[in-house]
Amino acid sequence: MSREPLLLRHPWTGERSRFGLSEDAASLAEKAARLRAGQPDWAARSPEERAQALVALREALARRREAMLAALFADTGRVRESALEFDATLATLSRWAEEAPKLLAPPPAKASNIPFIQAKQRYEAFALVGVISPWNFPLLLALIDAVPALAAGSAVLIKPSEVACRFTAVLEEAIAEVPALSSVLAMALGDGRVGALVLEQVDLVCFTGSVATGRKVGEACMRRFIPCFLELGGKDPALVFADADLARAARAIAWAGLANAGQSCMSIERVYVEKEAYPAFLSALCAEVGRLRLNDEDPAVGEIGPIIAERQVEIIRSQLEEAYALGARALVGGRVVERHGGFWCEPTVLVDVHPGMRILREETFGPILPVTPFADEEQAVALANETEYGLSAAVFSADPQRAERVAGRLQAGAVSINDASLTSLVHSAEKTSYKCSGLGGSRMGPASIMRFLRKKALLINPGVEDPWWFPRA
Ligand code: TXE
Repeated sequence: MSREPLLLRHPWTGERSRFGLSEDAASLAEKAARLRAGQPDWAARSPEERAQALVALREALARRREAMLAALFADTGRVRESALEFDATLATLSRWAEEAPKLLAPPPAKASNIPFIQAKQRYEAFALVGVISPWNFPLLLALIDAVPALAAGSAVLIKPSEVACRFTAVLEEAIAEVPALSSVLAMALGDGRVGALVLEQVDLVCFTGSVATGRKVGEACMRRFIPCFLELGGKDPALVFADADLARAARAIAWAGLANAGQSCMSIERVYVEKEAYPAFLSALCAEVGRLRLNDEDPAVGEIGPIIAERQVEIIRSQLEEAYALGARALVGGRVVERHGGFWCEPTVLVDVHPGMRILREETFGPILPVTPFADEEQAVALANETEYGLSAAVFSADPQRAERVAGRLQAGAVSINDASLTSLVHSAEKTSYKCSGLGGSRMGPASIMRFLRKKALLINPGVEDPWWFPRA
């Protein structure tokens, strides 16, 4: 493998252009060594000093808003979501700068279970954290784990997706303006082969992406006995009971399933509706989805952006074709269309679907809502749990007790009640995925930063004369 420019495709125009240089084994090892050399000084700073550096990075990024939005447009072909993604990234930096110093204070020394032995708990950051990120929110998902890792005192090497990495040029400029950070935060461009090399260099891995790659990453980390945190795909269900406010539910589900053209791990990808409410809900949902427009004429106008990754086009197309062949019908939308070199999936409502179809089993990552009626609570829970995924879910009901009871039975790390995909907005609540949607401690909430700390115990005998039971000389 040699160092070569990446060939990137613009999702809105289909144009291809060269960008940057991918790493090879030698250049990557050099980068990792440089970060390792910088990490002890970084870790020796106080949490407050590290927080100041994160605030400085936030400011350096905020000054580059236009350049970053242009890069994100070239990476993803969307405008509105890129602005939201950028603002969410700035908020991530502010939040960790504020919270980390409080969370990192070591607990006071205390007596252990052996009354005369004192136990002091120390935290030591893993020296070098590797972050491997996907293309759907390229900036946010490159930094979502990197920021708490830095706040904890680790150095971080980010391997962004080879599909969408133009944003790194702007991010690198911003990092260069913060000298304290530039020796402990770097990016490594390249495809999965470079990702695999990263796994050989780092002490801990945070991976966001597909289940198939996540499995390879997990296996490689286990071989080296290094911790890995996997944030993988989802096939999130929404359950709508007949007593719910159907108009609100339809609006929430349209948003949660179709924002970012469905290219989000916590998109709603399956909708189950109590049969009494099925016709009314369907007509409300079709009205909501029917109003949404592609942004193919003017990127700033319209709610549905292009399919970002070229290889995703075939996945979406083939899932739709198989569903039609097995009897599904599109009440709204239903096609993947090509416009001036880009590909868009029409916002779609599908009915007459069944679990034999890939579109109900596999992650679609498109703006498609398959809707199925259910008879009662038992069946609703069974249908929702009939999946290899367990990322998040949503329940709509006017009865709060029922909503919480059902949420408790769903195999999902987070359940939104009378709303959907709230995990995209609420970062303070901890969650762990079920089944193939992930592995490891919560990325959200205060527990997130603890993932980057080794816990070291200092066990102190204050000089008790002779606590040992062996005979004395
Ligand atoms: O992900 P991959 P892709 C889903 C979505 C999509 C599928 C594939 O359903 O259809 O994943 O997307 C790096 N060792 N999600 O192909 O392949 C790779 O270079 C180490 C869900 O983009 O998992 C990239 O940086 N790294 C997801 C990252 O892994 C390797 C968001 C993700 O790539 C590697 C995006 C290897 N052997 C897609 N091989 C979500 N849940 O948020 C690849 N990579």
